[in-house]
Amino acid sequence: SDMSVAVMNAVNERRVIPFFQPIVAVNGEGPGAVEVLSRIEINGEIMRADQFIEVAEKMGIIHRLDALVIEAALESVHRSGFEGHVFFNLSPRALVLSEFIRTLRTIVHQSKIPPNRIVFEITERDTVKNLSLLEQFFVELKSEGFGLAIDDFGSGFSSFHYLRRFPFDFLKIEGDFIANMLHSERDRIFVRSINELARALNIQVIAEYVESEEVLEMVRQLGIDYAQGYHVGRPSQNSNVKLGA
Ligand code: G
Ligand code: G
Ligand code: G
Ligand code: MN
Ligand code: NA
Repeated sequence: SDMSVAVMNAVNERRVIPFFQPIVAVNGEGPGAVEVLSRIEINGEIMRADQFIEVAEKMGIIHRLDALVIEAALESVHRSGFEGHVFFNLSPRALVLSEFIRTLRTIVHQSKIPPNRIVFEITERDTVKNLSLLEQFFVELKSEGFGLAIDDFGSGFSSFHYLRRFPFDFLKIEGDFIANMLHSERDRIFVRSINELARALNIQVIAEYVESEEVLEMVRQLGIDYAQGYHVGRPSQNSNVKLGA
């Protein structure tokens, strides 16, 4: 398809663009963090990741795309002087490739950003067949000093299984729960319980899809550590969220 050709060209020509969305501590302390979201430009238009990540996965080039965006994002973070954590989405398809961990290590060594400022997000939305291979990868990442986050928590069928089995440092609550919280008592109960569970496990919590001041206030009242969403900041090419857009 047209999209396949466009994605292939963008990867071959190293034209994958990192966008950065701010993640802030709800108490306002510290430098905060950014989540990196890939974009590619097609005919002058910026395409969002949900329009091409699946295509890249099907074509077997997602590991190349992920590596490119990590390299470009770390370079941008170094230049901008941003001092917080940098979160990257990784596709399970890339993780099960044995050379991918070496690629990551090389990219990070060559950047000026230490592994303890880098967090890899794995969404529980994707089904993973080989959990022991994934576990092996996670153990290696942790031993290199990288952080691990479970993304879209609550959206899949095996939330508890993932949480029991893998050593996550951060838990990102599925945005739909957060967006619905103001109007849905049930969603509020889920969010409160997920936060309590994570706290008891010493895992830091991020609320996604914080789209209004009212939701941010509720997130604060629930004692959640971090917030992300359009009300906090939109994805942009600026990697230093402390300096504004
Ligand atoms: O930015 P957007 O809302 O379009 O992102 C859609 C989805 O694509 C999200 O689930 C996000 O996790 C994923 N995504 C964004 N950037 C990357 C990337 O660089 N690599 C991978 N594997 N997934 C990404
Ligand atoms: O699956 P993941 O959480 O990585 O997806 C991130 C995607 O969610 C990004 O593409 C980003 O554009 C989108 N996003 C970020 N903040 C908000 C928000 O407040 N509301 C909605 N609807 N989408 C958001
Ligand atoms: O940036 P602006 O205020 O023009 O955005 C208008 C609408 O476009 C927002 O309310 C939001 O729903 C959507 N939007 C803006 N940026 C993003 C983005 O990065 N990802 C997604 N999924 N939607 C966005
Ligand atoms: Mn994510
Ligand atoms: Na998410």
